[in-house]
Amino acid sequence: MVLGRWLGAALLLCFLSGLLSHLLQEPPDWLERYLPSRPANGYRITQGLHVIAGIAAIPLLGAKLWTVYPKLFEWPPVRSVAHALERLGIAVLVAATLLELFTGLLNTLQWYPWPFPFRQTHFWLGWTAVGGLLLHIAVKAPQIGANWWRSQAAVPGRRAFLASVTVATAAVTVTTAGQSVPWLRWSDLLAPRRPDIGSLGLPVNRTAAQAGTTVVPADWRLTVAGPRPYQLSLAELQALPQHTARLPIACVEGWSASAEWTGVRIRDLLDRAGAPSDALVRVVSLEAEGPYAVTELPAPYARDGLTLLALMVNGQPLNADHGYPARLIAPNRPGVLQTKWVSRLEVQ
Ligand SMILES: Nc1nc2c(c(=O)[nH]1)N[C@H]1C(S)=C(S)[C@@H](COP(=O)(O)O)O[C@H]1N2
Ligand SMILES: [Mo]
Repeated sequence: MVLGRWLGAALLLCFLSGLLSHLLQEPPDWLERYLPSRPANGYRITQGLHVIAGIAAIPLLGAKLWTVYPKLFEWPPVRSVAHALERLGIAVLVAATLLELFTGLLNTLQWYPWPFPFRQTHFWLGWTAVGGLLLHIAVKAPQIGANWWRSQAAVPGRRAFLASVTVATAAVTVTTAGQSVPWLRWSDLLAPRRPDIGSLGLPVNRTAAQAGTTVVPADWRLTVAGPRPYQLSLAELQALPQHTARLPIACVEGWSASAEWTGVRIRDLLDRAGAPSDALVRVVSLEAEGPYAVTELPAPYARDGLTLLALMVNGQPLNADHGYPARLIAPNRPGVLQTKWVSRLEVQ
């Protein structure tokens, strides 16, 4: 049935884009130095697609379950071992997919009402759901093949049902996709964030008050720890050659927004410390604790001319919420890793 095809396509798109996002955010050690820092908008697009496809899958899944739920009560419940296995497979598939979409949706709302770590759970549920989906497609292959080109029997009400599913899916997509797609901003009515609303033209995910970094010590210095370590005050950083790059903040929660960042190239700072060109860099924030107080910057990002220690955004000095006195901004990098309130760069 046509619903299954659309749902399957949305789930597979979700899975593949999610896998890319996961690898960019948490690469295994061996992959780190091969991560591409281009295209600059890459993560913005894959994570945007991930959230769009996931939201579209919700009404599609609801409709699919609506059309098949009478089978839940079929009699006898089990006809053979093969039939029992098939039903078990479907139970796992449905449970994993429901939980996966539910945790993902709550994540876009920045709501984590559960005791388990979101990312790992979402990652493994994703594998479970896709494993179940592929198994389901394999088991049903003969039927899917036989029905692919055949026009459906004229069941009364079928067209109206499909039309309402299409309208519902289009509606949730169009009213939320504007959080990452600039030309759909006008219709961004239901997404939790408007990417163009916020101080200096940009939303704020975690404020300085939430991170406990409202008071920056008067003697703040950037420390660059490497073979030739040194420190610079804000005035000294401002006196170095400044570069400007237009780069997005693309939050894993689904919103993204481009801004014009101005500051010092990370690679210039590293060269001055005598860092080898393939070195991994740890970026340390003033933030005392928090999952993103320290991040790793693999060499391809550190060497990219677009990667900046930004001091300004959209032509104005950073404010506290956007990371004053200095923040990291790099191309093709998840928003969570664009460290704010930077105090140290450590060459590893
Ligand atoms: N030190 C630190 N940096 C951080 C965060 C944080 O919690 N602590 N949040 C990150 C997240 S999740 C995002 S999406 C971006 C948002 O940047 P903005 O608030 O300037 O838009 O900052 C990132 N940098
Ligand atoms: Mo984020």
